[in-house]
This record gives sequence, structure tokens and C-alpha cells, in this order.
Amino acid sequence: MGLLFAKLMTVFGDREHKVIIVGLDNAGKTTILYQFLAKEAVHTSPTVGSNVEEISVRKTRFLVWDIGGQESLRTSWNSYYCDTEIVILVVDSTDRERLTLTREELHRMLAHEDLQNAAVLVLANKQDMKDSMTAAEISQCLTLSSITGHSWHIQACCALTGEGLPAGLDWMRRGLPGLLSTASIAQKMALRSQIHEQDQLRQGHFSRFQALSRAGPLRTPSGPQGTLSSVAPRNSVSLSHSQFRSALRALPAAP
Ligand SMILES: Nc1nc2c(ncn2[C@@H]2O[C@H](COP(=O)(O)OP(=O)(O)OP(=O)(O)O)[C@@H](O)[C@H]2O)c(=O)[nH]1
Ligand SMILES: [Mg+2]
Repeated sequence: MGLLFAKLMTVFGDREHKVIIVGLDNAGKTTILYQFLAKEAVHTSPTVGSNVEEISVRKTRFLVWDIGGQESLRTSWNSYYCDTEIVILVVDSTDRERLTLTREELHRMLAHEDLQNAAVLVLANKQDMKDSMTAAEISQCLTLSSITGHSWHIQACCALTGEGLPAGLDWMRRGLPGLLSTASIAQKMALRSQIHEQDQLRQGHFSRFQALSRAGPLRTPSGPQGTLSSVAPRNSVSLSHSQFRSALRALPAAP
């Protein structure tokens, strides 16, 4: 039971949540990462590769990857997708010409199988600039309302001052139980009943093992001395995190 509990904690307990920050070059991704971390604007240069930092929001820990947005780097974004729970898409709200390109990148990304359970936070950055588009305009251009298989939210912000970023982080934090519940309430219940069933089977097998042990050495039909695992139930549940995520992926998209 202790082992099962430990495995359950791996699935549902306190762990880091993987987040990736993507968006075209110059959108403000690295500035945002360090505002999240240090609450101040840092001097940045174009990111080649990625930066990664751990950010805690009221005891929720996020492992945040900021990925370079230059054209030559965008083809490698998908190498960061595995196990991502939240995608932060940063948009330069003054960059009208490239908003169509951002939309294409967003929808291509969401079609990737590794992101099927990821939630999307769009940060409409550079709101301090006079000619910036509003979050509503950006939402429309990105056709966010057409995204049905992912939980999403758009937040206006300014990475230089940090304005709007706490609200974005708060949405991420509050969205996490939702990520599990929208996609997997049924899965959790099935898991619990399987665990209960497994416990019962184990208890039954253990009693049988004790009875057999009292009767003499335990033997399998082929002869060698048996072990408790030789009579282990066939329908045992594996609760490794990656298998659980795969099971979630196999579920139909949340309504
Ligand atoms: N006015 C204004 N400038 C910003 C804001 N956020 C970032 N910048 C500036 O935009 C420029 C690019 O910011 P970065 O954070 O390096 O952009 P990036 O998205 O990481 O770019 P890549 O690493 O090339 O993909 C820098 O000069 C920032 O100071 C903002 O909210 N307002
Ligand atoms: Mg950068």
C-alpha cells in the first residue's frame, strides 16, 4: 500500500510542471522569463537555443523553458514539447505584419501529438507601446476561439514593467487542477477503482501464499520454487508518470 501511495504521489503530488515559452524572435520571451523569476527587466540578446528556470507560484513549481524564436530555431521547438503542460505563446503586440505567421506557428504546434493535453497562455506583450494591438484584436487574428481541444487564455502584459504577468501566472497555477480534471476525472476514478481492485487481489494472493507456505514449499508447475510474484495478478496497474500521461493522451479531448 505504501508503494502504491508513493506512486500515486508521483502522479498527483507535488512535482514540477513543465512550461515552454515560444513565439517569434523579439517578442519578449526572455524578458518575460526573467520578470517571472526576478521581477525586473533584464538586458537580453537574441536567444540561441534556450534558457530554463524554475519558478514557484504559491508552492506550485514550474520548470520554464524559454526557446529562441528566430526562424532557423523554430523547427527545433518540437524537441521541447514532450511532457509540456503549459505553452506560453508570447506575441509582440506591435508586430502586425507577422501575426499571421504567429497564428500558423500556434496552430501547427497545437496539432503536435506531444501537446495534446497542454494548455495555452497567450501573452499580448509590449502593451506599453502606443501602436500595440489589444488582446481582443490579437485573439481574433490568432483565431483563438477555434481552439477547442485545449484550455487557453490571453493576457495583455508589458514585460518591461511586469504588468499583467502575475495574472498570467495565476491563470497557469489555477489551470493545473483543471488540466487534470477536464481531461481525466474519469481516468482518475478508473485508476482508483483499479488500485482498490489490485489491493484486494494482492490481499487474496497473499493469504493464498500464506496458506500454501503453511502446507509446504511453493512450487510452480515447471518445478522450481515459486515466488510471490509468480502468483501476481495479471491486471496490475503501472502508475509511472509517463504511462499516466500516455493514458491521458489516449482520452478524447475535453469538451
Ligand atoms: N517596449 C517594450 N519592449 C519590450 C517588452 N518586452 C521585451 N521588450 C524588448 O524587446 C526586445 C526583445 O526581447 P527578448 O526578450 O530578447 O525577445 P525574445 O522573444 O526572447 O527574442 P528571441 O530570443 O530572439 O526569440 C528587447 O529589446 C526587450 O527589451 C515590452 O513589454 N515593452
Ligand atoms: Mg530570447
